[in-house]
Amino acid sequence: MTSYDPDGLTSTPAWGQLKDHFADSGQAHLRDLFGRDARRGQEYNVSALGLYFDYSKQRVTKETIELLIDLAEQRQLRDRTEAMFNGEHINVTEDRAVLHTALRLPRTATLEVDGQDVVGDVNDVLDKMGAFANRVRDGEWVGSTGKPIKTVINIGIGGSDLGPVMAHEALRDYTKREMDFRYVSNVDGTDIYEATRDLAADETLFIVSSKTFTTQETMTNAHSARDWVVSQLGDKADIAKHFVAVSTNAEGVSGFGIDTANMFGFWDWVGGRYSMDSAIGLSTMIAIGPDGYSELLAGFHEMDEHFRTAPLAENIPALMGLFGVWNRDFLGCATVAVLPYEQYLKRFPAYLQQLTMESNGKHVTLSGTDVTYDTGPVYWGEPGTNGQHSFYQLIHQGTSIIPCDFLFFTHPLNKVPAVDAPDHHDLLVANALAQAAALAFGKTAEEVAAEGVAADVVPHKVMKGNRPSSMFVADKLDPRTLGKLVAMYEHAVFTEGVIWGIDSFDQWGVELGKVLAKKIVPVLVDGKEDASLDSSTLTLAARYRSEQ
Ligand code: G6Q
Repeated sequence: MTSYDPDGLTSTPAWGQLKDHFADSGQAHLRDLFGRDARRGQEYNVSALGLYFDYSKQRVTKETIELLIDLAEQRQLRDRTEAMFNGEHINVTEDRAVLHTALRLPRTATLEVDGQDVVGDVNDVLDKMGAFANRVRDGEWVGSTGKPIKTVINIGIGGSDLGPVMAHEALRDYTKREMDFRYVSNVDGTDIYEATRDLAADETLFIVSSKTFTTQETMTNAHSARDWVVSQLGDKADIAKHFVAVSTNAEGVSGFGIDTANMFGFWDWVGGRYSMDSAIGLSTMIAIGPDGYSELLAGFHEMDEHFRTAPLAENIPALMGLFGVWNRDFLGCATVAVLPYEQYLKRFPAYLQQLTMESNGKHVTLSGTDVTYDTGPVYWGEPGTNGQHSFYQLIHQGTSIIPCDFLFFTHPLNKVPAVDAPDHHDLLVANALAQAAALAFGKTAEEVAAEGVAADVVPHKVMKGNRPSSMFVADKLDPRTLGKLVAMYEHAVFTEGVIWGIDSFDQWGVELGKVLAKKIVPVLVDGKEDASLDSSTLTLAARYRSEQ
């Protein structure tokens, strides 16, 4: 077996064949593709694990798919996948294993990495989280004045925030409704002010979630939270009853004043944006209970196994990743819209922004060579149908082609009675189907004119169509399904990263901003002179300072 060459993408035979194929037939219109093949809608899809993935409206043919699968094979996707699952240090720039998949292995599994029994370690933490979550949920864990906890506030940012926020919204229907769950991330004081202003400190529990326990925003918010508890409770304030931590940094946690007995650990092989199913999910577990959390993990694991074992032609995440490469590098699409037709998934696009863009927003390969092709696109989106009344206009008639990921469930979680009116859910799904069809097939000038539209208005009403989309369908949103959906995107991102030869697991661009912010604080606050800063930054800082 030849070793993986991160720089080898453009010299694979499949890459050259895909270029020729695109030149020959890549511009074919979806109207023609459907016209030529009456069974396209029935055949261009995959069903697995209760998910239905319709890719008939991607701009691909059977030949495109065969070539993309050849590309995956020539880029050694299978070997790279095994390397990840087995704990090889595939995050080369940080010299780390990438083992979020180990967080959801069944208890009976075995995996030893760098001499450690990973499954045992993971389950020790899960058991500790479960016991704690039950105590909080059952009112056994009490605050300084002996009252049970009513509100849990997770303080964290980036990977230590977006997953818990998204999961809480997504699984709201399964949460303990007598309790309230809030999330503070921004260093803007308004965030913590608004999260605490109406609360009683003696009924509030803070989870300080930070892998490093040094992140400026999180530590600043944690200190303000501690001050807030002390200011309300005075002498009675027993910090240990109101603060727990999720971190890999025991020293930092105890330095802050949190009892390390109330610290929930994880490991350097869990990247921030891949950590919502580690102890970072403690707020999720308190919200939905340990059993619900086990379901979530089981969903993740099911998708891991599917990705690892299903043939590439029937492998949902692998196909998604391959279509992602096709759309980015051959169709030239710079952005992807994520459009869940499910209100509970309203934070899913924001979650996926970090997962996709922090992972694949890279300009060099694993060997440090500049890439000669485009890598990760911009991800963005809003839940349907709201977006239809704002930005969909550009997707339909703008000059950019924006592939869309649509998603809906066949059963709503809230069946709202409608008397003498169409059912909410029927309308919701009809809208998702209508949008995908309109994007694919558009409307020709002839069709517009046939409706009696004045000749000078016809061009304005033409919709060129040929806008690609995927449609994901599942039965209903529950913890297990959410786990499958998140893992599906994780592995699609991984697939793209392997094809592109980049490190999907580091984030050096994020680090530079963190370092610079630290440098600027003394300039703003104490007027420190720093000749290493540029004249624009110094002028803005002086202006701010003069107004204080
Ligand atoms: C994610 C990133 C980043 C990280 C935050 C918070 O992959 O590494 O978003 O999660 O910067 O870091 P801490 O958890 O260390 O506070």
